[in-house]
Amino acid sequence: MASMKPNHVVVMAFPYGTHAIPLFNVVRRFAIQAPSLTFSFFSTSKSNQSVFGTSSPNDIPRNIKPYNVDDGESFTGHPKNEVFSFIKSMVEKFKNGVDSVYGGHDKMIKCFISDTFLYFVSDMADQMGVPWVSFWAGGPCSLSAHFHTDLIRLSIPLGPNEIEGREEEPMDFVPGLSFVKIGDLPDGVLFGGWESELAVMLHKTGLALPRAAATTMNSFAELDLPTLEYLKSESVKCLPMGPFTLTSQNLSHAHDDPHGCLTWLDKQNPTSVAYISFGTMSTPPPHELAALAEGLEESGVPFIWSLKDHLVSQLPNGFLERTRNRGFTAPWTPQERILKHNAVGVFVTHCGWNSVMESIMAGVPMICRPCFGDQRINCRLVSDVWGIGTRVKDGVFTKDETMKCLDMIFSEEKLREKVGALRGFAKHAVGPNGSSTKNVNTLAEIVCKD
Ligand code: U2F
Repeated sequence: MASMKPNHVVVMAFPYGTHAIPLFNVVRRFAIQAPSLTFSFFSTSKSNQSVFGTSSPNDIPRNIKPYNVDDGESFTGHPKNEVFSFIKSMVEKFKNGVDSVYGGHDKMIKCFISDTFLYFVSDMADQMGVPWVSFWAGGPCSLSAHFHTDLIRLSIPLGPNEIEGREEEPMDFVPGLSFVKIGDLPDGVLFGGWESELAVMLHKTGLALPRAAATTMNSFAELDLPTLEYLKSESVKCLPMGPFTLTSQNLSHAHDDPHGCLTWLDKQNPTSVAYISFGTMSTPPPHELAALAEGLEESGVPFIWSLKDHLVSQLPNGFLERTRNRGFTAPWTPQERILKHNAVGVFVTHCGWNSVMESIMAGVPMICRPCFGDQRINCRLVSDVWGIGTRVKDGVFTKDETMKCLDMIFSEEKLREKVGALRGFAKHAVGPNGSSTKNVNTLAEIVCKD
């Protein structure tokens, strides 16, 4: 580190869920644009392995260098415990990691980019007098809910876990969130406990937001202008730069198809298949998986299901044999390619933000069964605001409800037209004069410029 010219960008990822890969997509874009800068990418070894270890070297610009931070104890129990334990000591872990590389050389650092969850990066950046660009892995509405946590807690005087009977009350006191109901709020904002590591981290995340030079995300402005405008008026500078499926060439391993899903889809009729996936962290309880299977079987709809091996035993006896001629399961699927396949007509989803964006980009309407976190708000947007999907009644799969939802999506063309229109806006956003393209240029001014 002979030169003192600040030419390093320090990147810090949240190592769980679908957070690190989209952050890598953001960073790769700037790394390609500014080859003279070095981007030091800090995450746990497991997370770095999932980003760097499985992609072809051609996907990774040479000026992005991975560094591992301490993973902490090894966990065999519930994944939630591992996440909570990591959060408890993450400030120290990241600071030690950065210090081990830049200790005594922090004048090399020109900018920090981190997952918005890592609120403490605002302090690190302030101390060095450099900008902090944060990356929000969800959409603007969930960001707004976390930003307004104090206002929400003051305006709805309930103790934690006391919302029973009030789930459908509107959140009309937060501009941009008037369509959201109390029961849609992410866990830990109002209910679900304020003291957990995750709730405390998200609260601090909301408070730190105005200190970011910019907060970017995998979205596009036209999807949610009122929320973005209101956040801007509150000094939260959101610069959505997605959809990433269009703005970045995705990591090659995400497109691999070792189980032959696409070959199977090639044999199906156009717009006939239901694709089912609940993302990387969520699974409805066993009785709902069984009800979903029964509904699929009775409806006669062909389906392709991303179903982890340990969940197969939760399906009804003989289900896979009976549906062999029109059903396909695999423990991991190339989701983006599946959604874009012309045989797929509906996506049964937990409404993880990336899944919602991928469905919009593929023009596929959704059946939503949200599980936790931002998924209920995302579901509300899909069903009530954008009108591109439907929520299973009471948020629970039953055989009849599954059949009803499938029938509704396949018979009402309007949903498909609406999702097609949103797809058009998304394409425009990443075009030459589009809003995401402009936002990328503004971000590049912060991250890449001398
Ligand atoms: C957490 O969400 P998840 O990681 O569960 O879900 P998504 O945001 O929908 O992202 C899942 C990604 O994994 C891919 C899929 C998405 O890009 O294409 N995938 C796949 O390629 N094949 C499969 O068989 C299954 C998935 C969290 F739970 C959510 O609440 C948040 O919204 C989200 C983002 O913060 O992170």
